Amino acid sequence: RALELDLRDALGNGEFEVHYQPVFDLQENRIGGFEALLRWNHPTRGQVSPAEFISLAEEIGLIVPLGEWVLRTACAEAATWPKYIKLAVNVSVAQFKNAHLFEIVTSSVRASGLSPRRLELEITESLLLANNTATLAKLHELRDFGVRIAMDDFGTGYSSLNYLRSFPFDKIKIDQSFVSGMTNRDGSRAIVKAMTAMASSLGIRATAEGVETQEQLAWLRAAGCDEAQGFLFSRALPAAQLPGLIHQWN
Ligand code: G
Ligand code: G
Ligand code: MN
Ligand code: NA
Repeated sequence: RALELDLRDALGNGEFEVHYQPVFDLQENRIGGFEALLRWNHPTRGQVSPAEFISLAEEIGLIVPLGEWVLRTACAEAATWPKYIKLAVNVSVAQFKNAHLFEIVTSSVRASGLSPRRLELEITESLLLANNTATLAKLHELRDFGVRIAMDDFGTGYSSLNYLRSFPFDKIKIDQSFVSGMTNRDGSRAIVKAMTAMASSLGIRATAEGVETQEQLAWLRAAGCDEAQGFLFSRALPAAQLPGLIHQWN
């Protein structure tokens, strides 16, 4: 049976689950937020990675209902966390371009009781390629409602700096390839430093992704990075395990 057929049934069958990876606030020295990461528990294949099914979900039009489910589930969960902890949710291109995105976001936030200021939407540069006014208007509409916008995988795109100038971002998430390169002599350390300084002078936050070692963390602190996320702190965990993790880092 093709993965696509299984994917069409998976939402109705309750096979999806949202896991949460902590984002560590380097200033406060505690967890500042969690990124929602989708998991598919396939009945026979086991856990299937979103890397394998997100693009397929986009192709078959499932990403809109699936993305809505993630938003609703994660907002409801986040409303139970301490108020200083934020929630980040990935929004794919097709989901962002859907005419109902704004309604879906506002209704998920309102139904959960979560303050919109605690919700951050992560978008990728592929959304901005067209650089159209509709995208810009939508980003402003969402920000006016109170949600924050982060640029995911920062630095890997075609025109990262140009997008930073043209679109209203609250945060950049420095791609993990730069973080993993920091302990080599390939210039990654200087690039991360420059990205962090640039974010700071633009008044936006910088989060480093894929932080795996204490050495990387020390370099990130020295560079003045605001937040760090990665296996050094924790992988993404089921909701039930978050209270213990929050307590441990508090
Ligand atoms: O945790 P990781 O292997 O789980 O995630 C792999 C990729 O899938 C990442 O690029 C991540 O942004 C993406 N991803 C994870 N969850 C979601 C989701 O809910 N929506 C979208 N659009 N992408 C997601
Ligand atoms: O949304 P985004 O594309 O940033 O997805 C994050 C991806 O990175 C997920 O697949 C997640 O599981 C993965 N990830 C998170 N922390 C680490 C890490 O420390 N090292 C590596 N190699 N991958 C990570
Ligand atoms: Mn992300
Ligand atoms: Na990323």
